[in-house]
Amino acid sequence: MKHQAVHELTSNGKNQVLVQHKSLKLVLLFSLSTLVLVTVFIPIIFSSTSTTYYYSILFQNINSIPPSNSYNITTTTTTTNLSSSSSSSSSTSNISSSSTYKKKHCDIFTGDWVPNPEAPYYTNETCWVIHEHQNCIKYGRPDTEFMKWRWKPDGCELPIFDPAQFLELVSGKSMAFVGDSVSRNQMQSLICLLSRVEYPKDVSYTQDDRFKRYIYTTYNFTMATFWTPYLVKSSESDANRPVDIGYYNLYVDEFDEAWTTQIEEFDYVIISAGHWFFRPLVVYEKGQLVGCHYCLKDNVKDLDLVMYHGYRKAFRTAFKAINSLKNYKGVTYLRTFAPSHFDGVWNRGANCVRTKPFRSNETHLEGQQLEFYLTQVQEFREAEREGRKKGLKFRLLDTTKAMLMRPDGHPSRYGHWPQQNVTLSNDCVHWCLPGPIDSLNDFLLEMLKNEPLISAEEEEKKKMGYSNIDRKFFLVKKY
Ligand SMILES: *[C@@H]1O[C@H](CO)[C@@H](O)[C@H](O)[C@H]1NC(C)=O
Ligand SMILES: *[C@@H]1O[C@H](CO)[C@@H](O)[C@H](O)[C@H]1NC(C)=O
Ligand SMILES: *[C@@H]1O[C@H](CO)[C@@H](O)[C@H](O)[C@H]1NC(C)=O
Ligand SMILES: *[C@@H]1O[C@H](CO)[C@@H](O)[C@H](O)[C@H]1NC(C)=O
Ligand SMILES: *[C@@H]1O[C@H](CO)[C@@H](O)[C@H](O)[C@H]1NC(C)=O
Ligand SMILES: *[C@@H]1O[C@H](CO)[C@@H](O)[C@H](O)[C@H]1NC(C)=O
Ligand SMILES: CC(=O)N[C@H]1CO[C@H](CO)[C@@H](O)[C@@H]1O
Repeated sequence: MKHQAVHELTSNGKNQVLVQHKSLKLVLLFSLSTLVLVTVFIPIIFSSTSTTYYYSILFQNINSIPPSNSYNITTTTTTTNLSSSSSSSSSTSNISSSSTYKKKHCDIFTGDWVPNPEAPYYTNETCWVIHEHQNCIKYGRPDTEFMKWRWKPDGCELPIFDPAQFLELVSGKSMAFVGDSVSRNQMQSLICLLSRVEYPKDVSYTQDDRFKRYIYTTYNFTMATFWTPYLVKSSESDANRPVDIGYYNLYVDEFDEAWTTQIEEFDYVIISAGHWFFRPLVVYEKGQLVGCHYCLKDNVKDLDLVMYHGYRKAFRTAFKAINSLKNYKGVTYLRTFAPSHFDGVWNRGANCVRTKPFRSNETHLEGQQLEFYLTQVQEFREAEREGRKKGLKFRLLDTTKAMLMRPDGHPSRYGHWPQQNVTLSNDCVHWCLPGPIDSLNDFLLEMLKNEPLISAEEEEKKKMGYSNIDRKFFLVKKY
């Protein structure tokens, strides 16, 4: 197991800069903990082959059942007027007979990247919200092919993002991005894609860049971002320790009120998390220390399992927070884990140097990233079942595989000037803008467009008693 995704991610990107001596200590720490983990703990816990076997057994059982995120999508380019069919009381026959939805069974999340000479749809000159560390063209990335692909689902089309259509669809509504800097990366991509129609006005309540709020005045559309890399309450340790690197205390059963108290009014909440869980962590539950990961504390369990447990509980708690909101009526999207692509140990010069996407048969999710993906989808399914009892909607933006196939989309060393007098690790976590993360918003728009249909299908399933078999939907895909 390589610690490929351990990486500095902060709201302003400043902490991406690691001073040399710190990196050295990190190298020592990680080598030591890797050694300990590999030689002592891993064989005791489970081998990755047995995990794969375990999951493939589960998958075989559900092969005949279509994943719940499959639905018939439109192949027309006409603008959809959804307002007439978006009420939850509208009958299924009304929607299925609607001319805007051509019936075609298709999982939009399974497919391949195909060339798209028309892309990109904005540049570093036309969009001013590109975050410095993701402004790859500005920092001299020489190749441009990585911007020129679109996602082609097997058996149907995923339309390219149409900014006017998006803004029509969300007018009078509000959307929150809840997560870390990859979540912010997606939001900035969305702003850039929409910039062909309109730029938003900054109406943030605070000077704190981690909590931004924008409004598209013509459309009365509000977009906000909430910084919560762990989704739950966390605190940074003061580094009063033998190895002076920062670690985080996670209180995995406590809400992070910075966002949980703020999202009730939102119509769409897009939640995601991942990479921060690869950092040194100390996990607390019910006020008790559970264990840690990469912390080298005496007499404390230091295991990958602690990290996985923390990840699971963080999602469980985040979804519980959403399901416990009294007045929340929004649609909750889980944007699944976006894999990183370090070709080695991240802080020992690992990089991501490919300039082309993988084909779907050339790569598959494995190791820690597979574990994260499966964990969050399981917790999502559980939350979806709970939420449904209250009439709350949960939708999976199942983009992990698509992003796994884009090792070419990261800033690598083009997130800064080469001559900067600091040691910067190559960034194989975030995504260049423009770049493959723009496609996440193609998926988002497609999901929004189809929301009335998805809702109707859900209603239909409910009536037919399908809710009893929801548990079989737990593991949707084998990557
Ligand atoms: C959409 O449908 C609603 C209700 O039928 C109607 O009031 C509205 O004008 C339509 N909007 C567009 C853009 O066609
Ligand atoms: C849609 O449903 C409404 C209410 O059930 C009904 O009055 C209307 O005729 C239906 N329209 C179509 C096109 O089926
Ligand atoms: C955009 O990138 C080009 C390099 O292709 C660079 O010369 C220019 O300064 C950049 N502009 C902005 C606004 O970042
Ligand atoms: C704008 O949308 C919000 C809901 O997001 C609504 O409360 C408000 O009344 C709308 N304002 C206008 C001027 O339509
Ligand atoms: C993947 O699929 C493509 C097209 O179907 C094929 O040409 C290629 O040989 C396959 N690659 C591998 C590694 O199986
Ligand atoms: C680069 O950093 C070193 C060590 O901190 C320092 O001695 C040197 O003056 C710096 N060089 C520049 C150009 O800032
Ligand atoms: C749920 C649904 O409407 N499925 C339909 C999707 O399209 C195929 C092929 O046109 C139909 O056979 C399905 O019934």
